[in-house]
Amino acid sequence: MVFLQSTFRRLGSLLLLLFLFMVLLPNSAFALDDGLLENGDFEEPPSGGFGGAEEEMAVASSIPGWTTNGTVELVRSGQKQGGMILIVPQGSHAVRLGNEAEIGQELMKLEKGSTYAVTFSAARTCAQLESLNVSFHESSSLSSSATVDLQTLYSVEGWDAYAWAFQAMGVRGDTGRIAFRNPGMEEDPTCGPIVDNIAIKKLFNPDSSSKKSKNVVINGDFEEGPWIFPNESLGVLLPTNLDQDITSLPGWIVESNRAVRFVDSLHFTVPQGKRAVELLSGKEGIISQMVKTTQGKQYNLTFNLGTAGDKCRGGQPLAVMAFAGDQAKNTHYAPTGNMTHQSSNLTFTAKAERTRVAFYSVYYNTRTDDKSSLCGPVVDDVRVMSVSAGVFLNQITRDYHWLMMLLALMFLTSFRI
Ligand SMILES: [Ca+2]
Ligand SMILES: [Ca+2]
Repeated sequence: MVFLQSTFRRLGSLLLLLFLFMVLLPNSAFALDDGLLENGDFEEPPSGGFGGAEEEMAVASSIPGWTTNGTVELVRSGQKQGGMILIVPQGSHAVRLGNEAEIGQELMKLEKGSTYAVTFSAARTCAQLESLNVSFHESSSLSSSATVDLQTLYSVEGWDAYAWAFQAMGVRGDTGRIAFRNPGMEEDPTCGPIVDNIAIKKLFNPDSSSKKSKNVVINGDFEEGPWIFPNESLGVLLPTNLDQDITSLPGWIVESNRAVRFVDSLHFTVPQGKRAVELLSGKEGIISQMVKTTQGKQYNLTFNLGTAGDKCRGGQPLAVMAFAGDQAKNTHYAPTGNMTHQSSNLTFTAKAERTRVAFYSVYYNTRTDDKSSLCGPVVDDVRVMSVSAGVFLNQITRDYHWLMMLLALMFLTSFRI
């Protein structure tokens, strides 16, 4: 009996220790870290080394961290092909995907139900239509994917960073596979997109914080979004996600064919906090959100409109078209003094339980220095607040005031009688 009691006591102590160990261990030990994927920049040399030949081609299966399918090459910065120098977005190396070629990586420690944003840099090698398919797989049948069009070059550097998001459903426990594939079949097999700098970030839904402030816009300050490398100065393009439930910019939909740019305060001028959205391509770049409203109630949409500080001024002015329900307003950027942003507002009466709030750039702007990089006005700090509540309270106070006067009058009159 005594022996049993002591055994149970020891077991109890052991369980307690185990529990404390689990609680005290940093969360990161159980979760996938944000940032660069394993050899996500392709700078880790393959087992045989990178080689030094002018036309180098690494053995596809030897790229550390990645599995490959089809013709996958490691390309070097400055490498020539025909008369063209291949573009490597970051560092000295990147991969090129040949016809229907694919690279993939197993992701571990994914959190069931969580949304992950994937940031990657891509460049095209030939003038033909080139695109890149990015997908997430948890089983052979279940996957989500998107094809990013690389035809439009947004920056003069010859490459752009893009973001895409997926949700981990936990079908295969905490693991899944991410893949990048060239869906094209070109006559010239040396064509095909170049991919580099692949990072991941677990997104949180900033829904709860908005309840306290009575602002019904989710992530209206754009502080939550995909990973931006601190040393990458081009921002991150957010391609259309109209037909997807999952977004790399929580709360928001890019509902146009063209992308908008997610910018950070390290490389751009941002009206509020550390992140904002730069609208590109005029009416072809639209961001929107369906916000919760009460039918018949009056609301005020306010937002900041500014310059990204990327030499976008000059030539065409900067202007934003804002929509809230059936109301629309065109605001031209005309800051006072040294301000780099200004506020604008739009009042509307909700016609339904959900109201669409949307923004696009009125003009098609390009940078004044290179005359080809797409740029535009920056939008930040979007809020939709009910004004009816305030009006209603004022009304009550006013009514109450009259009621008090009336009661006082009746009281005095009753004395006279
Ligand atoms: Ca690289
Ligand atoms: Ca912001």
